[in-house]
Amino acid sequence: VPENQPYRTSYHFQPPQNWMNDPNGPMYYKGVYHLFYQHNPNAATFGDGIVWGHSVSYDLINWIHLNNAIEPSESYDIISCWSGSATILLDGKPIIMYTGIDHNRHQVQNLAMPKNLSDPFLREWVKHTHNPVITPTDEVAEVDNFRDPSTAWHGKDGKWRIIIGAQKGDEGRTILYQSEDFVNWKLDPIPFYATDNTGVCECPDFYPVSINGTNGVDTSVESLSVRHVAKVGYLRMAHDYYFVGKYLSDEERFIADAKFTGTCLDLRYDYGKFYASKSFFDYAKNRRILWGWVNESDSERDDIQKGWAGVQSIPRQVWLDNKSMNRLVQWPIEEVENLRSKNMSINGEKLVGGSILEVSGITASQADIEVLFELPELEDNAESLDLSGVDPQLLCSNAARSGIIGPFGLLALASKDLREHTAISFRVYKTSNKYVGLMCSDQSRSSLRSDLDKTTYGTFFDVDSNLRTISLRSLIDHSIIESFGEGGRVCISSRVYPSLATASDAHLYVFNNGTTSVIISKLNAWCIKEAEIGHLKNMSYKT
Ligand code: DQQ
Repeated sequence: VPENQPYRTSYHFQPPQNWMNDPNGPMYYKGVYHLFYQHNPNAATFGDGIVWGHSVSYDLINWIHLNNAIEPSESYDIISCWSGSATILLDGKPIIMYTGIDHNRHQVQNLAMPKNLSDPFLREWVKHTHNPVITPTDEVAEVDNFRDPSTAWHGKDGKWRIIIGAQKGDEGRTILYQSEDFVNWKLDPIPFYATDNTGVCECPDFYPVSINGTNGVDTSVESLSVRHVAKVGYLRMAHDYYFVGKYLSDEERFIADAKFTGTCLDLRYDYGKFYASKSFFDYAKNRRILWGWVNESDSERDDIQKGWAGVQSIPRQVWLDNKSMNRLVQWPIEEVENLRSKNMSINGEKLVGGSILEVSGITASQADIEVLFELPELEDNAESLDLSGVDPQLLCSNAARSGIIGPFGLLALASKDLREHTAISFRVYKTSNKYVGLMCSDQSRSSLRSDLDKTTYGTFFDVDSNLRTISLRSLIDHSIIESFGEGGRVCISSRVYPSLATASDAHLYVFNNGTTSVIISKLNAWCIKEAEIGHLKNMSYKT
């Protein structure tokens, strides 16, 4: 990796060099967290010869890089080892199922097991002699669109179930298989979950969420105190969508509360860059944790020059929103707070319309900020908006400039002269029957550099007219900004490549471009220390 790397992250996971995409097989096993990831060991670009990179951690923040866990070696995975998941079997042993791109470029499912269970890091993995254990059948999937097995869940009948992403015609599907021994799998010919006109479905995830509280539950839990979440990634849209609903295990069906519409009404984990995500149950802390791939927005040429591409999100704890019961809440895992150092705060300060205030005294390129805004009276001030046919992402491209209640929010990775900044903002509207907020992350002025993807992201959320507050948390790390609005009910991640606002030349501001005042009831901003992410021999880590 060349020197002078203003965009490399300090606490978001990256491999030492080269290409990374999907998180694979995350799990907790005997005191150690494992992260595998799609990795091209030979280039900063995607290509053939993809392997499973492997790193381990005691806290999901500091990471030890190990040798690749799974590499192409057999006819059934000779072109590439693509995404998959880990399952902890009933005897406590972990097993991985991954997609092999075989010598015909067909997608087949393979198993790998730890070679030595007494190695706490599970460094070596052996491929099962029965591989491939699942091959595509014409009736359900195209041979080159059949991939990404989920973590398995164990039914009351003693059988394991997995789902696999697929495409048939233009239908995106997840196909269910059952097995008693994890080796012999039986196809359920009726897709578990399917959507018309979406193209291939990638990296499906299926898990229960508790109906009360923030704790997670094991993937196999079926009871009256859980609802279920199905997540699918559509390559065509490059987004991860989730559906909350009811799992009818007897019929082996999932009934989602809402259908996929292809509009802004669909629920997404993240309205910015966040794809091929995967969750796992962390039984050490009884929580469900979600990882997602946050890809680059610079050019392939830039990636080759900097010698790497792709970062992972900060792992997020995920649970069911107990207000609505039909959507999820995501929050950066608590361990990230151990990296917080020097802090500054603002309490009860009025931000009049058109004003801007610097959040000074912290390292603005490597920071964690939490802010609670108090809104003015809504009835008289909120602008009217007819929601029909409005695309919040498009609205964010224009609405970020000026309004009545908002836009207000943060200017992150900003240059002193403000020519560069990424605005994470809110604006409040009145619709026929409620107040809605618009959350935006506007990258259009994030850099003086051209040749970058500066798409603006945005989403709507409901504003509680009794509370009259909006909260925001942003994690800033050189070239990534992960923002959590409304306590994690709406999330937007972006990648930015400022030319001026790098390292100590980056600044952070709070702004209000609306005409009414908002109050910063409290703001806390912290410098974030660098996480230890490296090879064991160079680390102070104890094994
Ligand atoms: N990435 C993997 C596939 C998956 C896609 C290949 C999603 O298994 O469908 O690297 O980003």
